[in-house]
Amino acid sequence: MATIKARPFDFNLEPEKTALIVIDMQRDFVEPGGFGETLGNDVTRLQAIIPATAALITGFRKAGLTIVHTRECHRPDLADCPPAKKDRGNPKLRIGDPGPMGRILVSGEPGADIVPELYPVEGEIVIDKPGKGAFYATPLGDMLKERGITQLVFAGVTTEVCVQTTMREANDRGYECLLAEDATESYFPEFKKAAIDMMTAQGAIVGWVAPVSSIVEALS
Ligand code: TIU
Repeated sequence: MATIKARPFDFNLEPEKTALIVIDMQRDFVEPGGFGETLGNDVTRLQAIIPATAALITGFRKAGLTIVHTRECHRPDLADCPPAKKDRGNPKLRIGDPGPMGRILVSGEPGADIVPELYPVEGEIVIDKPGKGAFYATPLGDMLKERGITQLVFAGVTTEVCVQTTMREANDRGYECLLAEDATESYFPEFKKAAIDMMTAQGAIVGWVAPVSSIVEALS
């Protein structure tokens, strides 16, 4: 057991029961021409967390712990993309439309894949998910249960959308959730702050937050 200085109070990490969940570090969210940009966002802010996220992944790899990468994407026939998601708003391109990195948010297309700097290695789990939360319509819950995981460290994008949704899903399933605050980002800085504030308020109602350096130190 290692104690991590976290907010709103210390997090007692049990490394052998811990997995890292890296949410949606896909080219479609981080690079120009993908889904994030079609929604009207400036994607450059998200690129800044790649080095810290890489350091976190390296720490988990060195410790030999479970690493999960998620990708928000849909089947090529879009059977798993509800019209309510596909038809929302007035984006330049919709999910499934051809863009500069292939069809937007479609599995197997270059844009839907993980950025090269954070690419999964042999033995790591990759979960393709049709929703914002990584537990909905995926085998993630069963895979974590099989491995005896009870604590989850979170990184990835965006803080208030897929990261927060997945942390809330995990919290309701009984996991202790710790967010790596410099390995997560939003297109809106004020939303990142608000998401972290609301998750850590009320005595860690959803979970804890700590910097990557403190988490990696606890693993070594
Ligand atoms: N739009 C936005 O902020 N996020 C998403 O659509 N998906 C994820 O957060 N991965």
